Amino acid sequence: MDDHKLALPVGTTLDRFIMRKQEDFAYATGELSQLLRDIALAAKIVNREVNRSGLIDVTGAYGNRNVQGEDQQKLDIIANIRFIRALRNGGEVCTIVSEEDEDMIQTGNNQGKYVVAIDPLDGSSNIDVNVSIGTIFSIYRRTSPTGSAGTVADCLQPGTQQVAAGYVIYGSSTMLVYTTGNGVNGFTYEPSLGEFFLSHPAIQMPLSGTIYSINEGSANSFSPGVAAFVQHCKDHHFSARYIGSLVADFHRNLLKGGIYLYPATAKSPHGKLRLLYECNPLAFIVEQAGGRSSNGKCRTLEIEPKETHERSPLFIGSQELVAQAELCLQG
Ligand code: AMP
Ligand code: P6P
Repeated sequence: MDDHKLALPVGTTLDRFIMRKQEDFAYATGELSQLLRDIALAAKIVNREVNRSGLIDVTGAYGNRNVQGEDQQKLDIIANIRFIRALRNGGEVCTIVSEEDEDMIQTGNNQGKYVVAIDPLDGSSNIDVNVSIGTIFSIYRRTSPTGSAGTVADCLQPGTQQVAAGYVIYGSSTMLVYTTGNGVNGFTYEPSLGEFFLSHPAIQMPLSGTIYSINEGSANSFSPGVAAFVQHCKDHHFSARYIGSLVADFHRNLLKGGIYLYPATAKSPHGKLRLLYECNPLAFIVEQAGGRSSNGKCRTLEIEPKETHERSPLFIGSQELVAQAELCLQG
């Protein structure tokens, strides 16, 4: 029998993939590679806690509210601690903006040349009901000189300046999907080996699709343009798919084609989603996969951030669907 059949290859691990990509940059010191590995390690730890949340006392609310005024879930806190600790111990990151912390977090790694914006656990209100949730991260090169703490300006760069962006989806399987500007690759976690393996190489988003994701409970406050686009989807017999977990909705649309919309509403007049650690990283990924992302007026990645936790309307997905939505929004 062919040996190959006796012991099928397990595939490319995330670590090996990261190292191979580093080789494309002769001047690279290995800091970004280590940063990506640090994020993957934290993801493995959070995955373990998410997967057993019903068995240990980590479900439910923590009893505090975050900077957004949202009830923090216990797992929000745990995920925040895990990612901040991994990034601090890795040494490559000087400053972190986290959804769970109002102020920038200075890691003390003043020689670190990277800044990270992160939503440690998005959609965490879904944890108790076993719905997929996710981590979303964005990596920038600092603009301030090394040797001192990172600055607000380091954190308020437009999305076009991202060095890397990605998300982890803790779902029926756990996946890490990321880009460094040369395409989008997805890795599936094999818990028995404790490794992420390349399972979705060079992801390309379908140019169009028949799935639209929006909370139609807010329809009474949709702008005429948003209402017109939603009607367009209905007139063309689209499927409405809205999980209430951004990473899950985004991931499905990335693979199958579709559009996710979180427009300005009466409750969230600037949209609900945060520019730095939700909109921009997913916008980087979607463009790298051939899709499109807009705030209804301009390309998400070109928005000049004014505050670290600022919100933005988000229209993100297949190129043709987002373009159609923009036409409706612009009347
Ligand atoms: P470094 O000196 O390791 O921080 O790398 C310098 C630059 O090279 C990074 O900011 C990236 O633009 C690129 N680079 C280094 N390592 C990688 C990698 N593993 N994957 C993709 N790009 C990389
Ligand atoms: P709504 C979760 O809180 C989240 O940030 C995203 O994951 C999700 O898509 C959205 O908010 C759901 O918000 O207002 O529709 O419940």
